[in-house]
Amino acid sequence: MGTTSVNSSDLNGKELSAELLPEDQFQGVVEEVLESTSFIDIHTHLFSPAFGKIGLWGIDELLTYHYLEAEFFRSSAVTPEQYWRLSKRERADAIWQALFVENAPISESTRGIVAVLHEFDLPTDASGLEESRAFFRAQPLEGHIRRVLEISGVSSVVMTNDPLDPDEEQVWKSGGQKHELFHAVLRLDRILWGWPKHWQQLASQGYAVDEKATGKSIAEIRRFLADWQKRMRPLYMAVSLTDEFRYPDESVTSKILGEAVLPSCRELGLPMSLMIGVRRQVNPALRLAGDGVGKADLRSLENLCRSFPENKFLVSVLSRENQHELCVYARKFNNMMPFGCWWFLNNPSIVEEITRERIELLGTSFIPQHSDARVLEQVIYKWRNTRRTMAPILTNAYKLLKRDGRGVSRKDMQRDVNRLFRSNFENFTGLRGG
Ligand code: RAT
Ligand code: ZN
Repeated sequence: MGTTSVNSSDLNGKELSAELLPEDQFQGVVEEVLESTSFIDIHTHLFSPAFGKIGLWGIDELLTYHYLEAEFFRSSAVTPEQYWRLSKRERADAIWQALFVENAPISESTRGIVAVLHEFDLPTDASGLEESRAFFRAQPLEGHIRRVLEISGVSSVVMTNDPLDPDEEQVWKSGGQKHELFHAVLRLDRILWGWPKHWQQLASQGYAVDEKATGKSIAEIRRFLADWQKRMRPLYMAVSLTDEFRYPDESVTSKILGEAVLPSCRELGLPMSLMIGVRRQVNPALRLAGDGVGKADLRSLENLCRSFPENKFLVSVLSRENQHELCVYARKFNNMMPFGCWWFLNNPSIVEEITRERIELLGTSFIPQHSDARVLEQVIYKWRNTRRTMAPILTNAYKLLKRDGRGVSRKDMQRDVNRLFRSNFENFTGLRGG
């Protein structure tokens, strides 16, 4: 734990130059290295073709992304109630009209749409969406996925798989998926904080559990997790938690996490991903776009990392105010890996601030970003933006290093980029060749 392999070649195995670079070449070489290195996208909501319609792609899905829906209601007189009565296509048209025709698309999420359209040579300023729709309709999915990941510089993506989602369950129980570009993750929101509403689903599948998780429940939850581990072969287990999350406390969440999930993670050799800080349904009328953010009490994370030293934790926190504490905890606990600038943090100004801080406190021992893409083509703009924001940050770090007396080669830069965007994750999860 907490270590990494040193890679002296690029991903194609070419020997890299150890010659020290002049400072004026730093930026260019950093950009080249970022551009030519394939990243692992460690958390998305994408699905392989085996999942059929659950996997979202194309212009109507891109435009109705909940990040854009939230922005739409600020620039349109349409109410949420009216909006939800529209078809998907009508919603996309309304968002295009309000955010792209009547206003300049300069927010992060709207600019992302422009970048995707431009990448496929589609009009970025048309009055309607006909041409874009025709383009996406004509794409065969498998080839389109490969092309999109190639453009994005991503070697594989990690899905979010909910074993209690009836649509997903069907797929997993009839052969699952074996696509080499998609890895599974066992997502446990419905079990960890949604237990009162979902325990009966486990009961109906033959697991002897009850509402308060008493008696045999803990052993039975562990049996459920082991069965799903066999079925999915996930890289890690995961949950998103509110700003009010506390560990330990008297809640059923604490009990299931501490007595069932973390022991199972240990037994099965899987890290646990904790995404902390969402304030659920601040405005329920907006549905998926209705969640907000709150500062969490990270002492709960401290308690977990200390009480479960044999467990590994991947951790992302949603509030800007929690970022510094997260770095400090990472310095105390090498069984914890900070990752990503999630959701409302995934904007260049904030990514820059957080990433600089992480480098200053943690060197290269963290995972700077994941895409959180829900719609396939989003990986194009999200990873482009990450590389664009990352280049001056790394360049600046190397300049400071040189001015303090140590030179830097292309080989050094490649080793660092591999570690940040690949091997920290590979080593943490045991993934090989992802
Ligand atoms: O970023 C998002 O799309 C959020 O809605 C959440 O899904 C979050 O990423 C999560 O995984 O809970
Ligand atoms: Zn997510």
